Amino acid sequence: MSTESWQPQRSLAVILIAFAMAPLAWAQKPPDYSGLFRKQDAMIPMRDGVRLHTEIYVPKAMPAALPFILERTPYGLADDKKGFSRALAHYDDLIREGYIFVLQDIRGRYKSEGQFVMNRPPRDKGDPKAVDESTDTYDTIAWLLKNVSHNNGRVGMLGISYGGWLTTMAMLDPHPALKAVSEQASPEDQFLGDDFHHNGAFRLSYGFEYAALMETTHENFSFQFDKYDTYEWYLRLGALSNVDARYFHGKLPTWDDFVEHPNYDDFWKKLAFWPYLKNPTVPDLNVAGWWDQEDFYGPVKIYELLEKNDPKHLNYLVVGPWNHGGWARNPGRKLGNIDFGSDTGQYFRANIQAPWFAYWLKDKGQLPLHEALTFETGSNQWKQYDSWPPRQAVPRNLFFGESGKLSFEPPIANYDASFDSYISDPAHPVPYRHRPISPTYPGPGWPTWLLEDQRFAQSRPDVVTWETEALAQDVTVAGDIVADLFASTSGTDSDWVVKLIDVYPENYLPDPKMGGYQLMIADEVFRGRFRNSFEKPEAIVPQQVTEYKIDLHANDHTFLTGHKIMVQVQSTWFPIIDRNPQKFVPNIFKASDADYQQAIQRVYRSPQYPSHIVLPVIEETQSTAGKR
Ligand code: PG9
Repeated sequence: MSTESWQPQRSLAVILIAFAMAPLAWAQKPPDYSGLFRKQDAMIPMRDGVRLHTEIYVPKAMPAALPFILERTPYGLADDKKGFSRALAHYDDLIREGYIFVLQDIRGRYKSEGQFVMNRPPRDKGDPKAVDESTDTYDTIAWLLKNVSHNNGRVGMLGISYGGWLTTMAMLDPHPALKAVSEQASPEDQFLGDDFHHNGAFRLSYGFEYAALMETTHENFSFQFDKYDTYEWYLRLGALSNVDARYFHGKLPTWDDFVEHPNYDDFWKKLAFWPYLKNPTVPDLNVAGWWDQEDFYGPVKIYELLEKNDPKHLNYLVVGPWNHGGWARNPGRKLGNIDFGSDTGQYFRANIQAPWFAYWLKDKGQLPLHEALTFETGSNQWKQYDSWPPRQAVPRNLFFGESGKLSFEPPIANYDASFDSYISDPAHPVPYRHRPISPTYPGPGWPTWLLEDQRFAQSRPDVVTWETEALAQDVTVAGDIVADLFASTSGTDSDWVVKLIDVYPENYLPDPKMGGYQLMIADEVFRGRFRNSFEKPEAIVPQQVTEYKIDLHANDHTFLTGHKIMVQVQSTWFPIIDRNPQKFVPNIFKASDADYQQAIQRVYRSPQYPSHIVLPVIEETQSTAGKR
């Protein structure tokens, strides 16, 4: 089918997309739940008369009144042949504990009435008729308490990603019966750090494919690419202005919003949680994965926002070695090529999530964590912290040096040159993962791309690399990592991508195939036009050295003895990030193909401009409050 005449198409890929979506665990064959539950379908009326399709699963054996576990989703409930939702497969440990499960299609999706709005912003509280996802949750809970017998009057809610965002929304004006929530991989800010942009740089392949997925019809649809390698497809697409001209024709509201809101304006601020989330109203277990390819920024930020004002200690954090939603399915021992030595997902579900809900909803047992529980990768052990980021971490600067050296020693004068340089060419952007780059959904590459061996990028002339000697002792970092980059460009706009990498020893005895593997630990992109303000982009002065402080986010990782620490810097990361034209234009979504130009990039490493990474190092003697 020609992409020039693209039409939405339901296909096998659509069904497979659903398998890849985080909120539904269809990877393994679901068990037969008909022996365990009585199922009731309901159309629950909201305050504005719109009815939401809801499935209620009441255990056949009910020794006592039970709390509800509520999950709301835009992705459909995926009933099996007997009409039992496959989403139940997430909940083995909660099912064993005993709950009434409630699954609901949100407004405008699948069997629910009304209109879907992407990340519908919180309502205007001056308007008594206004609705949002918070009122829909409230109305659902009120109905459940009245209409489902043998409930104990308490509700717990959880969800992943869009479901996590819906869970966070429920916290804004919670129904009094909502007694515990777990937001898992919820986006917090779609311009600064989650699905659609990072630091203002547009997440092209994700934004394009997700808008098509959600807004082509009221059920999931996958965009039909006419090439398996989407790197080539997006490159051939050219300037972003070609998207509407060739494919979407102004019919996808989310794409239109991308085009009309290229800066951090009120549209994006209204969708973010920071203006609303002032304190935890309900106990909240925030859950994130170190290699979450979609929403890592969100759950950590939500934890931070709530933590500012948490006198009753209702706010908790768990971060494990997972990709997007990986904690809800799979044993969690391996991700991509990396082995974490134990079943981390299973551990979380059985030993953290299930007891945490039982404590709040059934007054049972003890809380399974004090404050923050993180899985320290590299050393592969769970760590308990009484604060996050850990107070005992000490910032240490890792400086870029001459001849590709990276070291804790600051640069000294008299280098033969004080910078490293490369040409960034939008016509030949650096692929963000190995080609061929299969479509985001159904994959298979998307869920594990952050763990791919970065040697493919290191060998490119438009990627500059610095590396330490083999470490003489373990270096553990726990907390926030920041890149402090001094850089210049010959253009008037530029992207800067920084990747922090753990390089395995060449002679890696536990698994010789992993010898020299370059595992990305932290990474981020920054769009140069936003260096002074996300609201008001400004052209870069060509050749002027400019400082960029780029947040590489939270981490808990040990670079083991014998490994090396590496940093790579590049200016394209395609097609997950759209190409920066490298020439300042008012709105990149409206740039023309002719606006894209090559630029000569310099990354400085002199005493005056000492580019470095700030690592939160846990000194051996101060080692964490860590208990396994
Ligand atoms: N990352 C997906 C998403 C959440 C919220 C908005 C847009 C996308 C998801 O997995 O649900």
